[in-house]
Amino acid sequence: MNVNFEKTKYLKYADYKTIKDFNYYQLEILAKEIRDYIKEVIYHNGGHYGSNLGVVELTISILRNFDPLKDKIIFDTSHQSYTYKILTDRKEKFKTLRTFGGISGFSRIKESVFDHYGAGHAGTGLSAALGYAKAKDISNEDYNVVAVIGDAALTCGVTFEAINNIGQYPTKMIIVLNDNEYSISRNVGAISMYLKKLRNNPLILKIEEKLDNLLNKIPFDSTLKEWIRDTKNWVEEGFTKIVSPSVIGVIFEEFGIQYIGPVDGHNIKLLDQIFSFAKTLGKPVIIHTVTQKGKGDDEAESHFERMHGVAKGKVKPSNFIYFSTDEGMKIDDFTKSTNKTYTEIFGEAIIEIAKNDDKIVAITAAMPSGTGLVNFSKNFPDRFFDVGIAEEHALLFACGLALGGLKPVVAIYSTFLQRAFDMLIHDVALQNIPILFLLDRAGVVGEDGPTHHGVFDLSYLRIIPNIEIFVPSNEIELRNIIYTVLKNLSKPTFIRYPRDFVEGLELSEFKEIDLYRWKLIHQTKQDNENYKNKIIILSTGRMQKNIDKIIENLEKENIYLKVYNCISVKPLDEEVLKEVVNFDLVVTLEDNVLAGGFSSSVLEYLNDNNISKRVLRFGWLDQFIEHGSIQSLFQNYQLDSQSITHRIISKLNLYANIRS
Ligand SMILES: Cc1ncc(C[n+]2csc(CCOP(=O)(O)OP(=O)(O)O)c2C)c(N)n1
Repeated sequence: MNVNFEKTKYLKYADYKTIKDFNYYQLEILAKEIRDYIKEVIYHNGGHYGSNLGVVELTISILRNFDPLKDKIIFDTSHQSYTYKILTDRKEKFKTLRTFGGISGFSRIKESVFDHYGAGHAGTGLSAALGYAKAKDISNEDYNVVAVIGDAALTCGVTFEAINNIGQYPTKMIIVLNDNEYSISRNVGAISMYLKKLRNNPLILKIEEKLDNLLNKIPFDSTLKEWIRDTKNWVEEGFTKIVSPSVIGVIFEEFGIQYIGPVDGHNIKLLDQIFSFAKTLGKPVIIHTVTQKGKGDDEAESHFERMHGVAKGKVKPSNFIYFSTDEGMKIDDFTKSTNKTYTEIFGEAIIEIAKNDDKIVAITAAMPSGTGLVNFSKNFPDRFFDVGIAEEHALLFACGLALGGLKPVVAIYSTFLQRAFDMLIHDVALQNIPILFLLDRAGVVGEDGPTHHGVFDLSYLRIIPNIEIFVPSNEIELRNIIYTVLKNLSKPTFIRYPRDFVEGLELSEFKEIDLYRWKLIHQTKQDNENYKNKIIILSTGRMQKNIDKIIENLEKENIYLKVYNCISVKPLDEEVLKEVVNFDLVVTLEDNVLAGGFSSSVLEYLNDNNISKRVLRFGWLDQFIEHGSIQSLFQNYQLDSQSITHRIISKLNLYANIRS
């Protein structure tokens, strides 16, 4: 597949070196062409849309003022690093964004020498930047450290740990606050309100040095110089009053970080001047830029939430056609299912149940739409809490709510719960606090890749005492598990489900079910006595999707099968496990890493009960799983039905050879 940059006016020439010589007129056109390219690629591959459209000028200016090879430019979360990728030697490859083997949707050290830090989870940027800055000081090196952070990532607890530490170890570093007022939904909390106050005030530069000295430091006559002169006038006219902490309280200054802003994040000329000035300051500085999320696309400018991250085909392709039309990048049918998602099924179920139980409250950490809680928040505004990107706090807050007599439901992505591991053990489980956790995006998530795959939860949860873990394999099971758990909620309970469309089954009334018994879903007809082998398959959750094909393939090979759907991963169904003595092979299937996961618990049970059986385990191996469509991952990592069948049969043949 080709990308035709020839049709572009400036993008074809643009990279981090050449853009330094572009004039502002050319840069304006370049910014538009970059936006068009981003739109086109996201149309084909999906991706983070609004955030990337918002930071085009900001990134251009950063690259004009810093050297991305030498200077350490770090993007917090790094979902907004597309322009950076395009201008740092990945222009052509950018068309492969988020595809298997292609460019990642996030920064990755492994992908490029220009990526100085990898991320995907929010709030890691300032700490890493401070680390780089101190390393530079200690090794007597000379480079700039620039951290770009969004207004929502700024609210993460860990960001404030970094700010606290920057105050302790002040060193030269530049923090670029990209304030677009939005997280995925509108940003929430007191810090966001505080930023709003700053945003609505005139450009502020609280200067410790004498203004005249400062003016002399700036070599050229510039917009910045005028702005400082203005500031000088304000000072003379009582500007200090405007910026005095009692009125605005520039908290960053209290932490020893010089504040500059708010600055129009789309004005490359002004940004250039601010960055070249900031470089002359030998201390931590925060430049508060204000940008428009979704800039350049009317729909994205007004529907921030929906357009934060989009699936392929969900945005308008740009009018500028870069891709030759006859090749590749077809829209994948997988994204076109008319069925609901597990997320939607949860979102509807929890409303139905909460109508009859006013103790139920729901909590999200900045993901109301991602976790399916938007309608709940509308139906029960007083029983809904978006705590911002603050997973640790979310859990502790839920503990308090539960101890106060409510039934908290925490809807969270599997990967983001990792943040709160200590709270899981030290607060939730140790105190045996009844909270229901809905772990969305469990298993591989596809194009977002290794920072987002939820493949560790069975392992990190299973080791914790007091808790129970359930894994539905279809929407009816999900509904009934939620219903049953909430009816009897007495301990920390986890329900994990994938980023998938459901089966499309007809939904029935909620039913209380036996959560602890694994369900026999298939048994080979008994009338044929000539089976070569007998296998018991223990399957969990999403792995059921392929089970029919596996059963068909194996029975064709004259293999006797008994197949269980293991809804409860903790506790295990020991009745079923006792049966395994009657089989030649135990096969386990899970969408989790094998290390410490469901299969590990089966092995432990068999070992501890002196049951000697061969177990063939299917799940993710001890490596990070790359990005790519979910199907491509299952195929490339050999967890599709063909590969599973093939491996089972070769294992049986191997055992047969050993026996003979
Ligand atoms: C720890 C963690 N929780 C949740 C998320 C999901 N998430 C991805 S981007 C985002 C919003 C980030 O907002 P902001 O930092 O303001 O950047 P913007 O997208 O507005 O540019 C969230 C909540 C995440 N990446 N990491």
